[in-house]
Amino acid sequence: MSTTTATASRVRPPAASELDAEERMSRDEIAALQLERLQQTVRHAYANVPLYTRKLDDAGVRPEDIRTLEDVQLLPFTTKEDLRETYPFGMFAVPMSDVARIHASSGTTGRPTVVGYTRGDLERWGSLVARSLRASGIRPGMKVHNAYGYGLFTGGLGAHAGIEALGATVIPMSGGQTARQVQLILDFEPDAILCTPSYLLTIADAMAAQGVDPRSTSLKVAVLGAEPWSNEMRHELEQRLGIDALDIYGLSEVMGPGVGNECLETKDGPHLWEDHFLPEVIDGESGAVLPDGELGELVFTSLTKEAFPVIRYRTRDLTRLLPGTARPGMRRMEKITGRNDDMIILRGVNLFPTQIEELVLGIEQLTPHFILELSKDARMDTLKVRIERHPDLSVETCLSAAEVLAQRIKIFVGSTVAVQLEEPGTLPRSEGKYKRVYDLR
Ligand code: DLL
Repeated sequence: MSTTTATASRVRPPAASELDAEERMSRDEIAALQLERLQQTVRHAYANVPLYTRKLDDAGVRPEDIRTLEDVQLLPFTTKEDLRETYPFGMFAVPMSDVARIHASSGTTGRPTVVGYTRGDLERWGSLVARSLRASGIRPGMKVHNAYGYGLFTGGLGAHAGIEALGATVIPMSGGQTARQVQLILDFEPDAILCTPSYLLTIADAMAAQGVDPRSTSLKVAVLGAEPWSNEMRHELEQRLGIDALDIYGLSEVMGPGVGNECLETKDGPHLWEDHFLPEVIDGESGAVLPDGELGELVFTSLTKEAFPVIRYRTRDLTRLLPGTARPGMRRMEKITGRNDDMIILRGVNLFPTQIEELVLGIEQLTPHFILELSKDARMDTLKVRIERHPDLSVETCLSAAEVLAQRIKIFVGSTVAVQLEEPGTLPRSEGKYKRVYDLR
């Protein structure tokens, strides 16, 4: 997989003197800090959240039983269903008078999950997003165009606070109004943009449609997350916009954006900010903890949260834990391939939308604008890739590229799919988290 940049970076990684003290800690120092904070978190959650009191009692574990970091494995998991059960505020570990802000994740089904923050939580969140942006090459004094949606979603306000905490200038644009986004990028000349990767693609297209060369703007770096995206998509965005594209990870239940972030010098998957979160990877079926390097479901225990501590929260995100590189004291995770929930099971073969994305972007004659449609045909599940043809190429060229795509999906994923060409500009465009899969069964 290619991670090369088309242009030399126009930003630089932070010097060692610019890092937080924790980013310079050794693995042993981080582990010692984690143990102390884990013990404190378990005591706090057990004493103040009835669901945790009950779950720990049921499992026969007391906070004093946590003597080593491995003892986290004695604790029960927390799931999205637990959070739904306690809707809206049942998981809060502090009185409402100490809750400074509430966010909620919409969720595709059922009730939203509601999360809360004390003033201290908000300050730590801001500093972790600031750390993430600094790792991406953003510095105090730069202008940052924030196109994550503002509101109950943690993306907009979470990124906003981080930009301010870093000492950069925030342009609080929020999502949507794409033509206006382009205009303000041209007028305000930001150095950096924050949004979802699929929305940056929409913005780049809108630039081109307005006769603006996407490589000619002031943008030098993009910090992209909130949805899975492949290294091929990184390459595509870096080339089209002449920028560095970095991966920011997070989820509302654990904090919001800034649980981890890639470092500009390595671009090898997000480093997890382990001074505040204890990650594990488990086998999704058995719940067994997997050794570092193995693919499974990511689980987090928060280490410093006051209003909304989480114990072994099952994210449903699939990845593996890897040793730290640019920050050797903290582990990395591999770029997320997908979520348990996004996995398409097609006639016994598991596949993720990012796998199709990788293959699409590997064929020059294809555009990155595609959706996946699942339907039932004569009692068989079928998958159709609907993809826009390239506006500058002949229909024959695009048709043969579509055939190549179908062959590669067969070879690399093992599924037989139909590829259908669509006219340019006819498929839905992203304005935030992109809906790629349509299940018509
Ligand atoms: O998406 C928080 C966020 C905002 C992260 C802005 C990064 C930037 P939720 O809406 O709760 O929170 O959705 C969390 O989004 O469990 C992943 O499945 C997915 N996700 C988030 N970041 C990434 C990423 C925000 N960098 C869910 N790569 C998570 C892949 C991501 N998936």
